[in-house]
Parts: sequence; structure tokens; C-alpha cells
Amino acid sequence: MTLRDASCYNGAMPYLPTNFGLLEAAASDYETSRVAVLPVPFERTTSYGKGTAQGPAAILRASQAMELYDEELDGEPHVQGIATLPPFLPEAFDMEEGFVELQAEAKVHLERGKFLVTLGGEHSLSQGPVKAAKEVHGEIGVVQFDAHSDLREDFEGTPYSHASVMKRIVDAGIPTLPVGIRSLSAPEARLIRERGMPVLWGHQLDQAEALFPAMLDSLPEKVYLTFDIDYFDPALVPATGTPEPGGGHWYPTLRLLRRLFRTKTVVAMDLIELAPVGGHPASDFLAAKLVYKCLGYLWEREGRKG
Ligand SMILES: [Mn+2]
Repeated sequence: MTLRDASCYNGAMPYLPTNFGLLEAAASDYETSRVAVLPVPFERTTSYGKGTAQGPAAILRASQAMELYDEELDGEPHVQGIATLPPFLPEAFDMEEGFVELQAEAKVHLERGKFLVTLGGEHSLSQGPVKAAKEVHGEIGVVQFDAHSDLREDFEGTPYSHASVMKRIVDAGIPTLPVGIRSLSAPEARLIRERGMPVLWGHQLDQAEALFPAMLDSLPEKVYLTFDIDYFDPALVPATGTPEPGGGHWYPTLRLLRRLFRTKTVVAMDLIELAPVGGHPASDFLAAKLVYKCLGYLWEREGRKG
């Protein structure tokens, strides 16, 4: 199936962006593509600014104006094949049941050997594809780029909130490496201290390239990358619901990501918490380019096949 055949996305609403990178059928056919992009415009528990439900469409739209040639890699990473799936929303109202549905959907594509890119949506949804990656790939670690530790036991009455997503992942026995953290509660800081969890703090980001490699060593060979766009300095990415001062910059972050893809087997990723702001497209473009840079590093790691 190619997305251009998927009438569910393109039929009734012809102006919705159809696929990542506006790729031709040959480069976006599901059967032959290495990569599957899954838009999940899920938003339920965001607590400050709203709008992450519009994130996937904004990323797809921006990706269609993006050059497919990567000057750093001197190549066109899309030749590995990037298929875009129809948007997925759980049917269940119950959060826990909804994430089980998302986990099952993610598992289908991981079992087909795809590198799955989930586009959110709010951060809580990451627990679905992370648990699917564990089911399919066995022992995995999670690298989390984020301003927030998201380790609360529960938040505003639910254990499935965006503010608890990493606690649910840690509770599933999955080791994590958070990067860029600069906002957390005292109980979350205590949990990190008591369990001796590795953290690359926001205030350490200017030394990140020296610190990151040894911290990566603490994780299993296979890694899931969850990327909360609020990791970045809000001067770069104002379009997110819970911005925090400080944070990552573009080129240093790319160097960390290239190191990650070179030293670990990254099995899937997500990009979440983009909440588009009308009249400010830079955040949307950064998000789209970030996904494509990661797919370029994946392509490089796998021998530039295509
Ligand atoms: Mn965050």
C-alpha cells in the first residue's frame, strides 16, 4: 500500500498533507520502505498550552517543503524508503486501553521490520511504541531528549499523563537516558538519586558531547529514541505547550544524535509535543528536519542502502 492509495487520508480532505517529504510512490511504498511514519494526533492530558493534536500535520506539511538532499551526509536519505501511514487515534476513551491499541499498531510495523517514526501528539503516547519495541526487539533502552523528567507517579488524577510517561517506561523495567532535563519536582529528583539513574541535565548541555558517549554505554545495544521538542531552547522552538528556558541548540544536538545512531542500534523513534503556532513556521520546519536528520543518520549507519 502506498499512502497515495490510502483514501482514508487523502479522499475527503484533499488539502491534508499526504506523506513525509512529498515522496514519489517508489520512495514511499510501504512494502519496500525501511521507514514507516505514523502520525498520532493524540492530545488528552496537556496541562499548560494546547495544540499538540495539530503537530503531526504541521510536521508533514513542513517536510514537504524540505530539501531531500542532506549536505552533511552528501546524499539523499529518502532513498531508503519512507512510507507515511494514515493517522492513528485509539478508539478507547480510557487512556490505558488507548495506549494498548497504539502499542498493537506500532507492533505491526516493527514486526514488519520497519524503523517506526511516531509523530505526536502529547508525550504520554510514547509508552505505546516503546512497549511495542520491547515486545519485538527484546531488551531495549530509551534515550529521552526533553526539558522535563516526566517521572511523576501520577498527575492530575491519572498515571497515564504526559508528566508520568517516563515513570511508566521505567516501571516496565526499561533503562533510560534523559538528556536536557531542566524541570522536575522534588520527588522526581529523589527517585533519580535513589535509583542512581543517569541524567544529562540541561545545565550540562554545553559539555554534552564529552559526557554523552560514556552515558550511552550504560544502555543496552538496542535503543528507542523519544524526542520531546521542548528539549530545544524555546528561542528555537517556541511552538510547544510547556516551554522551559535553556535547552539544546541545533548543531550540537545533531552531533549527539549522529553519535547515538552510530554507537547504538536505534530501533524506533518518536517526535512529540510540537504545538504549532500560526505565523511561526520555524518550529514546524525544525521538527520535520530533525526527523529527516535522524533518518539520515539511520541510513548512514545501515550502509546508505536504497
Ligand atoms: Mn517535555
